[in-house]
This record gives sequence, structure tokens and C-alpha cells, in this order.
Amino acid sequence: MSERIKSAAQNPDEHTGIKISEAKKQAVGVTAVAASVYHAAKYMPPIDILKTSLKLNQQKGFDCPGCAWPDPEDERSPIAEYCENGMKAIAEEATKKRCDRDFFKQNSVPAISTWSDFEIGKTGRLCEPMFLAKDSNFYEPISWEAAFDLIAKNLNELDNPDDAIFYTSGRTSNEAAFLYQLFVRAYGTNNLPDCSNMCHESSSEGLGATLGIGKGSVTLMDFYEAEVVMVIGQNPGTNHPRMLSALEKCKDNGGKIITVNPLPETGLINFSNPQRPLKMLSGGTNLSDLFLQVKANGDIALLKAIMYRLWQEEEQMPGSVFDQTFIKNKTNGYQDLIEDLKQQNLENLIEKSGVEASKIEAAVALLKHHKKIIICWAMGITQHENGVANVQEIVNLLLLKGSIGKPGAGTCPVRGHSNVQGDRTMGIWEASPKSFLDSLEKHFGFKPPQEHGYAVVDAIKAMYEEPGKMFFAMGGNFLSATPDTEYTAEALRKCRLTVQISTKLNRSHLVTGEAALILPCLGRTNIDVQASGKQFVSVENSMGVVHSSEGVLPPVSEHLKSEPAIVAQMAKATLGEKVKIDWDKMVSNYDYIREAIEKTIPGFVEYNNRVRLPNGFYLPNCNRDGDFDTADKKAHFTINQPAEIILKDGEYLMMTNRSHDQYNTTIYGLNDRYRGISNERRVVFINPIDMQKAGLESEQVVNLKSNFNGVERVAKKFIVVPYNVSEQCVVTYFPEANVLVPLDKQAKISKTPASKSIVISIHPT
Ligand SMILES: Nc1nc2c(c(=O)[nH]1)N[C@H]1C(S)=C(S)[C@@H](COP(=O)(O)OP(=O)(O)OC[C@H]3O[C@@H](n4cnc5c(=O)[nH]c(N)nc54)[C@H](O)[C@@H]3O)O[C@H]1N2
Ligand SMILES: Nc1nc2c(c(=O)[nH]1)N[C@H]1C(S)=C(S)[C@@H](COP(=O)(O)OP(=O)(O)OC[C@H]3O[C@@H](n4cnc5c(=O)[nH]c(N)nc54)[C@H](O)[C@@H]3O)O[C@H]1N2
Ligand SMILES: [Mo]
Repeated sequence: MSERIKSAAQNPDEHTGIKISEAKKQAVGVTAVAASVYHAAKYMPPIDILKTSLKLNQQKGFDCPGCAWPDPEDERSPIAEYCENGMKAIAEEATKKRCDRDFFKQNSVPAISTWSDFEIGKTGRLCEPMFLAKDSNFYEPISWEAAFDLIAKNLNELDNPDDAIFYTSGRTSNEAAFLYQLFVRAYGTNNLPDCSNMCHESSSEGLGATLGIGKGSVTLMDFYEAEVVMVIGQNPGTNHPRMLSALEKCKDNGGKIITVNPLPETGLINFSNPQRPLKMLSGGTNLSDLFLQVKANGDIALLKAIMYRLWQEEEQMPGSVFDQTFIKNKTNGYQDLIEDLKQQNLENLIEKSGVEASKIEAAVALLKHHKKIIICWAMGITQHENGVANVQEIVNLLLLKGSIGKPGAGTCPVRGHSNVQGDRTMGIWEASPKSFLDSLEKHFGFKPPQEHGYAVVDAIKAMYEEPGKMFFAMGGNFLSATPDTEYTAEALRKCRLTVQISTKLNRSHLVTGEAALILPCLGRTNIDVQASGKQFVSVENSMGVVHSSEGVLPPVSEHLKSEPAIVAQMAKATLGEKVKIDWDKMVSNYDYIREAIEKTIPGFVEYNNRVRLPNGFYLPNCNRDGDFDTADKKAHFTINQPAEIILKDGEYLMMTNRSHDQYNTTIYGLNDRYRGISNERRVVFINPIDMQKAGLESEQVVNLKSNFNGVERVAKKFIVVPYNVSEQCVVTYFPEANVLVPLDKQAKISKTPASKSIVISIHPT
């Protein structure tokens, strides 16, 4: 066998032919419906488009693999309870194209790695298990049995179970996730890093510490009652388009919307709802009543400035602005917060936030006399070194107003992957609490390991520093989703075996350990038949509703297995008689997995009955009931200081955002329609004033450099795009810019990579 050629960890730096036009002022509308059908038609037969769109997000249908936004419980449109980007997610999965053994015979792994992520993603659905042997450059077919034996042999040869790492991406169903963590813990490790570590971990930590539950408190109905909704650090027009309908309803009912972002994101400005033709004709709904163009990571400064001004108003007329009864009965730490506010200098805060004083006054005026306030946030808040503090500052504002635990008010961290929240509930967590581990021990008769495992960043370091580990991924694209691409690639190359359970080919199948396995699985859209017949799975959305999801399309290949089936067979092969768990029985009928979940995890009483209700069921949520499950049963105010961002001349704070044409590392297309970009992803958006200062021209090609703790990282050949983004802040897309994100630049406590605040400099080529 020839020696392995090193595969490329990054996208090629060739350009694809950029066209820049003006950013759009309105989201969705007919264009989006047309765009979704046009996109789907490129990859799916018309009958499949019809089948999937009729069943998508319907009661008894299947859950959109796009985002975790909940479905309305009252009225669902008979068709089109989907959005443009949901349809793209489906087209990506439901393609009839096959990435089969012939493909792998014709294309070597290093050759495929020179293609772009967009091209790699278009190779079709994976069709059968494939094996990449040591030193080989080609994947070859392997039987399922041989694959399971190989995994079992490698796992059982490790000196210590902690030398194996089991990653999960948030599309995995509750049933698969529960079995997976059960297997991993029975095998003997808590090394269960997941995409949450890079996503909403700061929310879970910040909310858990202050409110006693790491999940949001609102339901969809709360949006219809809210008086003010603040959307901060989130781009729903692209990433959660169905949320725009909820915001529209809120406005119809007289609510006001404040958005906080370093860029005016199109979906937040005006929304034209295709299900409301009359409204569309009259120009759609203007969503944002107030847009606060904050500096990247200027959010604590902004929130503090708002709270400072609210406190001044409260001093004038005690009890008229803050909810003093709620504060007295339900919270702790109010006096400390006020003492800290007194020490703050308002001008200083305003300057740090980057928002004009008059706009801050406008926000204060909107918030002053209202108590039904919802704050929504996503990656613009969590992916900073002070991500946890950001979340806690949001909590402070809500607590001052008594805006938690009452209708129309509360916390709304908007989750990403469609079952990322459910996976956590199922125990996909490197740091599951003792109560969870004890429950596993009680019901399954083995002693789970007690020590916490690795989260994502620590897992990468461990693989890098201690060669010979085994890396396992239940979905996702670990290499491209994680920071410091070249370092992570080396970490993966040092593993003895890397195994990926996947639907589609991606770069993590190309930059591998000494040997590698691809295990192809069914996706959300697929019909899943086991010994007892057709199965459905269940998922938990962003608001804690658990409901069923059942695919409608036959798989592209008879060799695909479901995720639960793969886990069960792997567990049997690896553990043998070590534990007394009837894996086969659980897979024969997923009701048995749900029974196991019901007895192990609180909140799942009558799981098999309630999951069959048309709308599923809500998990318990103490905040929703006005309670706080902290040690003293009170909600906690916390003291958080604004981020100190010191940028030298020629330095910028870079945010790595999503384009309108991608799902994380899956690239649907090369456009970013709302931001006016066609046919290119290697772009850096920059304010025209900064361009002028730096002598940069539109469409000029530049290299981007980050310098962290003396280590320089370079991303080559990005194209300059003038854009309305806060001064000294720039935007690039991930995963292309991940090479600039230092592994060690992570959030305190949550360890989330600070992908939205990377200091870079720009260098003409
Ligand atoms: N179509 C589609 N849908 C998706 C995804 C996808 O890739 N494509 N991904 C899914 C996943 S896993 C997730 S987690 C979510 C992500 O959903 P989002 O969090 O909306 O995704 P990002 O593109 O990372 O956008 C972050 C937003 O925060 C803003 N921002 C950046 N830095 C700051 C800051 O310091 N302060 C403030 N106030 N704003 C800031 C950015 O300008 C941007 O508007 O979407 C989910 N849904
Ligand atoms: N710089 C920067 N980096 C980021 C972010 C950022 O904003 N900036 N965002 C972070 C966030 S929020 C997240 S969540 C992570 C995402 O990280 P991941 O979840 O690891 O990445 P994805 O791109 O969502 O994974 C896509 C792959 O999942 C597989 N897949 C799709 N559906 C299924 C399925 O049903 N089953 C199985 N087994 N496999 C499936 C396919 O093979 C596909 O190629 O990235 C993070 N990385
Ligand atoms: Mo995410």
C-alpha cells in the first residue's frame, strides 16, 4: 500500500466569481418560496418534494432537520409549514444522488479534499459502510459486521476507556442519543463532547447558575402576548425563518421589537409572510421598531447602559419601573447589582456599546413601563469569551422587570440543531450531573464513570497531545465545525481510528485517523423499518416540547441503518456480556427505548402515550411555573463587567457568521441573497469608513491574520465587501475563517470557542 497523502483540511482558496449587489430590505415573501422549490427541484424528484413538504412540521409528520424553532400548536398551514432554508435542508438530505463504492473507487481521499465543501456536499447520500485502511488513499467497502468488529477490537484494545472520544451533533433523535450515551457510559467514559459545546453552552451555564434551569422559559404562545421582544445576537431571517411569523404575530397584537446586532440583518427589518397575501401586497410587516447597531461584543455595555438609565427612572418614581415585589420575593443579589450600577459611568458604557445615546433612550422608553418582555438570543451572544456573562446580563434585565415566569415574558435562547436540546436531556453531556448517572446505575445495573469527560476543545487538545486515541462521531463535521482547523486536523490525524456515522460526505471523512470508517445512516426524511415494523423517533424543540418525527421517503440504499440500530450493534459487539442490556429488543421497537428513557429521566411520564399526541408534550420547566431551581430557590442577579476590547490601529474584531446558503458546514450554495452576495464565500464584510482608513477597495483580495498569544494564523485570499457593519468589526463566513479562531480563545466557564470575537488584521495580497 502506498503511504497516505495528507488531505487538505481547508477549502481551496480559489475564487468562484463574486457579484455584489445591494443588501435586501425584506425577507421571505414569494422569492423565498420560489427559491426553496427551485433549490429542491435541483436535487429531488417532484413527487418527493410534494411528499416531504406536505409532511414537514405537520402533526404526525417529520420534524424539519433545519432549526429547533417550535411548530405552532394552533393553526398549521396545510402546506408550507416550512421555510426556504428548511426546504434546502431537506433537499440536501433527500437527494437521490448516491455517493457509492464507484465514487470512492474513482476518487482518492486526498483528491476529494481539494474540492470545496460545496462540491463535497453535492456528491449525494452515503450508501454503504466504507473503510480507509492505514496508509491507503482510497475508501473501500466493508461489511457492517466487519465494521462493528473493528470498532469493538479497537475500543477493547485501548488502555483506558477515556482514550475514546464520542462526539454528537444535534440532529440525533432522543432514541439514538439515549442509546448512544448508555453505550458510551457502559463502555466506561463520560467523553461525550457535542455541538452544544460550540453553540449554546454559554446559555446553559448562564441560565443554570442564575435561574436554576439551563433552558429557556418561554413558549411560542408567549410571543403572541409579549409587549416587547428583544432579539439580540441572532439572525432569524436566515437561521430560524419560522420565528419571523411569531414576531409578526407579536406585532399584530401591538408588541414592539428591538433588535441588537452589529449589522442590520434583512429578516429583522421587514418580513413578507407568504401565507398572508394581502399583507404581502401592502409591503409586508416592518418588524424592528428599534435597531441598535452595537459593536461586536458591546452587548454588556449596552445592556448595562439601559439598566443604568432604567434604575435612574426607578429612583425618580420607585416601583414604577422595576418589579420590586418580584425582586423581593423571588431574587437574590439586587442590592449588589444596584451598587455596581452606581459605580458605572454612563458615557463610558454608551461609548463601549457603540450605540448612539438617543437610541439607548428609545430602548429605555420602550422597556420602562412594560413587564411582558422576552429576550431572544443566539450565537452573537454565546460565542464570546464573556458569553456566559452576556447571558447573565440578559437575565439581570429580565429579573429587574419581573419578566420571568409570567405569560408573554421570559428567556428565549434560540437553539440551533433541531434536537440539540433533546440530546442534552438524553445525557449527551460530558458533565452530566450525579443524579443522572445514579439513575443509569439504578436502572441498568452498571456503575457509570463519575469523572467529567472532555468537551470539544479539551477533546481536540487531548487527541493532539496523546496520539493513539479513538474518535467517534454521531453525525456532524467535527473538523470543519471546530476552531483552529489546521491544529484540529493534526489532532484527528493522530488518532488510531476515526469513525463517523453520517448521511453525507464531508471534510471530516477526508482528514482522518490512521484508519477510518464511514457508517451511513438514515436521516429524518427516511422511512425507518425495524423488526416490529415502521418506527418513528422523537425530538425536543427549543421550547422544551417533545414530539414525534416519522420519515416519508425510502432510503437511497438498502445498506443504510438507523442511528439506534448502529449504536445497538456497536454496543453488542464491544460490550458483549459486560452489561445486561437487551440492545436488540430496544431496537426492534423504539417504544422500548422510550420506556427506558421514561424510567431513567424525569419528565417523561407516559412517554409512549404522550409522544403520540398531535402536539407532543411539554417537559417540566421550573421557570415557567415561576420557580427557580437554584440552591436557595431564588433567581440570582450577577455582576458582569463590559468586555474590554482593545484594538490597535488596523485591527478589527471578526465575527464568523452564517450565510443564507449554508447549514453550518453544509454549503447549500454560494450566495448570501439577503446580504447581496452572489457566487462567493471567501468574503470579508467591512465598513466603508474602515476601508477608506485602511486604503482598501471593494473586491480587493486580502489575507486575514489573527495573532493570539504570539501565534500567527492566516486565512488567504478573502475578497473585501463594503457593508453596513459597525466600525472596526468585520464579518466572514465559517467554516472558511475557522483557521483564524485560536483553540484557546474560549468562553470562561462554558469553554465555547469565541468565534464571534477574533482580533484580526487585514493585509493586501
Ligand atoms: N439556514 C440555517 N439555519 C440554521 C443554521 C444554519 O447554518 N443555516 N445553523 C443552526 C445552528 S446550529 C445555530 S446555533 C443557529 C445559529 O443562528 P444565529 O446565531 O442567528 O447564527 P449566526 O450566523 O452565527 O448569527 C449570529 C448573529 O449574531 C450577530 N452577532 C455577531 N456578534 C455579535 C455581537 O457581539 N453582539 C450582537 N448583538 N450580535 C452579534 C451576527 O451579526 C448575526 O446576525 O442557527 C441554526 N439554524
Ligand atoms: N467559526 C464558527 N464556528 C462554528 C460556529 C460559528 O458560528 N462560527 N457555529 C458552531 C455551532 S453553533 C455548531 S452547532 C457547530 C456545528 O457542528 P456540527 O453539528 O458538527 O456540524 P454540521 O455542519 O451541522 O454537520 C453536518 C454533517 O452532519 C451529518 N448529518 C446530517 N444529518 C445527519 C443525521 O441525521 N444523522 C447523522 N448521523 N449525520 C447527519 C452530515 O454528514 C453533514 O455533513 O459548528 C460550530 N462552529
Ligand atoms: Mo449551533
